[in-house]
Amino acid sequence: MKLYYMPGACPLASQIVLEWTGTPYELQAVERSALRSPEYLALNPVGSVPTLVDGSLKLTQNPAIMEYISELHPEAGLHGKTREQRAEVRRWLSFNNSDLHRTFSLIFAAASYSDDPAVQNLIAQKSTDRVQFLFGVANKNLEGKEYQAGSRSIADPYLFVILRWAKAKKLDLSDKPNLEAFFARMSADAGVKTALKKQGLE
Ligand SMILES: N[C@@H](CCC(=O)N[C@@H](CS)C(=O)NCC(=O)O)C(=O)O
Repeated sequence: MKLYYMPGACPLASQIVLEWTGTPYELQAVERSALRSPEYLALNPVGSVPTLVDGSLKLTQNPAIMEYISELHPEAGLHGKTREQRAEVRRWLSFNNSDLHRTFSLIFAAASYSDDPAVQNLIAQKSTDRVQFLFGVANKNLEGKEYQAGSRSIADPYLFVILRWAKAKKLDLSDKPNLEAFFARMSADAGVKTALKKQGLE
């Protein structure tokens, strides 16, 4: 199994699931400039990471990759035992991917939406406000819980990766103690540490 990634980007979430399930895998770094190459687009038609190649399967989209790995290893218990628990896992996975990640991307990529620096600043500021609102939702959900869906699941590595970006961008999370505690918990996890080390990030 081979995971295509860029260091620190969202494929880290899928890689943590590979570590948590004990799946043997190979990492393949992709240069940003190679994302739109015909060779890479043949693997991932959107030209983004992650891509997971497992035999003849070329799988894209982080949530699909994480569910796939989790289904190969039900014994790891990363996707909930009951229908209700599985629904909770999907709910937070969708929240992380479609709400948080999508909005955070606007902070990183404001320059792709306008050439005007004032507009770029406005996009970044409005997106930061929205990300902080969404972090507030995640913080509230984590009240009295160690993990987003109650027990550890495939949703958690995604939130961890986005919190790493928030730290890099120096977003103030001081009013979100449950998120800070979650970040510390995940940072201390052996599988998370191994995944970071394999990407050259510590
Ligand atoms: N919906 C996609 C999002 C993937 C995505 O946005 N990947 C980013 C890295 S975190 C990327 O490849 N960005 C490079 C680009 O779009 O040019 C998924 O869940 O896999």
